[in-house]
Formats: sequence, C-alpha cells, structure tokens
Amino acid sequence: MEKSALQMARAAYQPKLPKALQGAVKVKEGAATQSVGDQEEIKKLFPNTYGMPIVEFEPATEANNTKMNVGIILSGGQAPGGHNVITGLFDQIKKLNPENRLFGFILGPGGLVDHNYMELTADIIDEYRNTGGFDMIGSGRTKLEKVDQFEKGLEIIRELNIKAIVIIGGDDSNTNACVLAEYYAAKNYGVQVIGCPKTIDGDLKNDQIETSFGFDTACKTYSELIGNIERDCNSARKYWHFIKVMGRSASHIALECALQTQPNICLVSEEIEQKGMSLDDIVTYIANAVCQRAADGNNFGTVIIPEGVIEFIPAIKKLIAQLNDVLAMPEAKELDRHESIDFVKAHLTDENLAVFNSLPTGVARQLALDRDPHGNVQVSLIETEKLLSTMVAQKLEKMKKEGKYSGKFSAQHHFFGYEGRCAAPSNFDADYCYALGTSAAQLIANGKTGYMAIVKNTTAPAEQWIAGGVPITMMMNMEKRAGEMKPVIRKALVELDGAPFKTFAAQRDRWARETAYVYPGPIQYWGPTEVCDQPTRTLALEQGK
Ligand code: FBP
Repeated sequence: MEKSALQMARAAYQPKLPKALQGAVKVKEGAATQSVGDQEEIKKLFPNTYGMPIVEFEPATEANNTKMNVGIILSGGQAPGGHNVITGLFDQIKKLNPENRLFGFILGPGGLVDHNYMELTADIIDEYRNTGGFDMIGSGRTKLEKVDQFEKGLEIIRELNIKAIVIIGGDDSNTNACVLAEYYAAKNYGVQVIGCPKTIDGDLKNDQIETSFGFDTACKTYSELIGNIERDCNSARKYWHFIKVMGRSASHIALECALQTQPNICLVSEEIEQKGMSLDDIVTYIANAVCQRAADGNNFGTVIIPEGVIEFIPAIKKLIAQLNDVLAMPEAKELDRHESIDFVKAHLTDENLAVFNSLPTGVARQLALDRDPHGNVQVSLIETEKLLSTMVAQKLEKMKKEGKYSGKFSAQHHFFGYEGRCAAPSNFDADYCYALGTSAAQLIANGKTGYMAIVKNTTAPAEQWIAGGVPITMMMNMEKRAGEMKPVIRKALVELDGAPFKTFAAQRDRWARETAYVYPGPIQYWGPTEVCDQPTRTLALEQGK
C-alpha cells in the first residue's frame, strides 16, 4: 500500500490508555441490572444474559494469561477508529498470551456465516494503526438474526478454535450481538460475544456509553468543511448554502456541527417532531430567516439539515410507519418495484395516501421502496437539501409577490456524509477506540458474554478514563420493526432539555440574523492540547464542561 506522509507519521502514534488498562486487570462487579424498558419481555427473551452486573476494570498484580482465539466483525457504516479497536484488541490478546490469534471476518457479519475470514497477523495490524476506514477486513450490513446463520457461524468458530466474537457496530448490530450471545449461551456452546459502540451518528449512547466512536472525528471533519463553506459564503455574499449532514435518525451530528460552526440555521429533527411541524412550517421558518437577512442586505447564509429530518415530520413519520406495515405483508414480498408502489398506494389510509401523493415522486418512491437490511429508510439517498431549497425559493417568490421580500436567493447544495466516515481518527477517537478494543479483550479474558465494551469519564485526560463493560440487555426495550415487536437497543435521540440543544437554542436567533460564523479548521493530530485533544462540544456540554 502506498502511504501518504501523514499516514506514515501517524502510524507511530501510541494511543493513550486508561490507567486501569495499562497492565493486568481485575474485574469489579456492580449490582444486577435491568433493561431500560419492557423488563418482563426482555427478561423472557434473554434468560441467560439478562440482569448481569456492570463491570469495571481495576489494576491488578497478577496477569491473566488466558489462551484464546478471537474473531472480529465490523458491522454497518464505517466510523473513524474501527481499526484502532482491532489493534487494541490484537495488542491485548497477544499481551495476555502470545499464542492467541485474531481472525477478521470479511465484509461484515456475512463473513461469519459464509466462513470468509483472514488471520490478522502483526504485519497486517501494523499497516492499519491509527488509520480511518474499515478496509482492513471490510464491513457489511448483513443482519445476523437467524438460527441457521448462528449455526453456520459456529462451524467456523469451532474450526478456528475461537473463544469469542467481537462485533463492532451500531444499535442494530449490537442488538444482533446480544441475540447471538444469548443463543450461544442457551446452547452452552461456550462461545462469548462482545459488542463495541460504533457509529458516526452518535445515537448509541446512554448512562453507560458516553459516546459512540467515530462521532468525534466525523463531526470535526464536517465542521471543518462547513466552516470553509461559511468563509466562502461570507466572502462572495451571494449564495445560500443548504448543507445536509449524515445521521440517519438522530440530529446529533447536525447539532454538534452547529455548535462548532454557528451557521445561520440548523434544523433539529427531534424539535420538529416535538413541535408537530409540517414540511411547510419548516420551509416558512427558513424563508423568514432568508427574508430577515435580506432586509439587512445579506443575501447569503448557511443552513444545516440533518439527514433524517424527513422521518421526523409527524405526517411523514405516520406515513412511514404504515409503509413499514404494508411492506411487511407477505404479498408485498413477491412484487417488483413498479407493482410495489401500486400495492402500497392501495393499502394506505386516505390521510397517508394524501401525504404520499404530496411528496415529489422521487422522495415518495425512496420512502416506499429503498430500505436497508434492517428495514431503515435510506435517508442518505433522499436529497432533502434540494427539496427544501426548492420549496424555500417557491415560498420567497410568493412573498415577493406579496411585497414581503425583495432580496435575491440563489442556492448551493452539499451533502457531507461519506467523506467523514473514514477520516483518520482524531486523537480522541484513536485513544477511545484503542481503549475499547483493550476492554473487549479483557471482557473476553474474564469470561463475559452479552456485554458491550465501555470507556467512561472521557472528558478527563485518557489516563483517568474508566474502562469496563455493560450488559447489552440493559439498553434494550421492545419496538416495532418490520411489522413485529422486537427487542432492540433504544436509540438515543437529541434531548431537547439537554445542555447541547439548550446551548444551541439560546443562540440561534442571533446566529440567524448576524453572520457569527466560526471556522474550526482541519483536525490536528500534533500540537497544543486545546487544539488536538478537545472532545466534541456535545460530550463536554453533556458532562457539564
Ligand atoms: P451505522 O449506523 O451503521 O454506523 O451507519 C450510519 C450511517 O453513516 C448513517 O449516517 C447513514 O444514513 C448510513 O450509514 C448510510 O448507509 P450506507 O453506508 O449503507 O449508505
């Protein structure tokens, strides 16, 4: 592999580890846990992995030299730092016992089922230290949920003498990790399953998980680009930039980028839902801001749009819920794309049909047809930024005719998504991921299954971070998926009474009127700590910093 100068220099970076993970560890167990909701149902579905205690690692004098081979799977969308979870895991299992071996399953969970794997040896691992991307073994979105998949996986697990599988994934993948852990435990197969909290979306967090890895780097990458656009925007003073940022459901990325760059407008999907806003309400809100700035002679501005906004508009949310039910009907499975649309239309209520018909054809088709293997609408394919700017232009035209607006409106569109998912991890993500991988190895060595590796106290210096594990069942509740109630990890949406949103809300009217842009610049890997080692504003505000 030909390497850039940065890649070569960065390979030498030694991620910082919490004190408790620097040598031998012992486990401190807390009290028994229960799930965040629907306790009785979750307990019934996970009799072998429910109620386990939270564990924390403490320094110990005696090393545990467990002999264990481990399998690793990268699942779902890429997130900066994934390679460091693997290098942390590798280094730790080799430290425990140099004979331990690490196997990577290729292209996601499908690799386990199809027996597609490679051994990750020291020379391969060294190529990927502190790099972005998931290309060491690739990732995929195959849903691990069926008994025959678990049994197929077991064949290769036995062949390679694997003691534990580590699944690096978001809420859906960790839900599946938990189901797999429960299955292997129920069958007494002696195979452990450990999860790791990944997703740039930042929505896999709760009392125990402070942040999912990748959020820090992705937000810093997008914020650099947004800052650059703001500076261009304030130089030419002739465009309104509509910038959609990733984040399938929650608006954490949009909000964090807004806190870092102070745009004129940032939509927050969770607020739109809470206020029951319609598409027209959103368009009016943006158009009014454009109009106000035009009155001050500023015919330019920036709007940040969370990728998932469309799903949070209450009327569209209702429509999607019914589409999910209709698409789950057995007859729907046999149809081609064209027939599906007619089928869907024939089964929608009048109210939902009216909303469906009011959407531009392309958007309606994407809502009805394009789903990922977990049944999620593929919001990254919907061009919300263009939809909104077109509707704002129409509204402004109308306002002009009514004599309420006399400015000029010209729009540019951007989508920041994939370019943030494989950036070289920031110091925070490099350290956090390496610590997560190390924790995962220690959870396995200490016989745990159905746990997610965690690292807490992450706004303090890395030495003071607290590492351990949390039972995955603790984060679960029952939700409707593809027409059926299923146990799933509860997604963390933006809390409207939380410090990040309140900080944004307290300033947004000023940001809308004035030009208060902040230009964060690119991620720095070497230099003053206030430049290189800052956590996200979201994390700092959530922890009262
Ligand atoms: P994960 O939840 O799997 O980490 O993926 C997040 C994400 O980056 C979303 O922000 C985005 O909507 C989606 O992946 C895009 O998926 P794909 O890579 O399949 O196009």
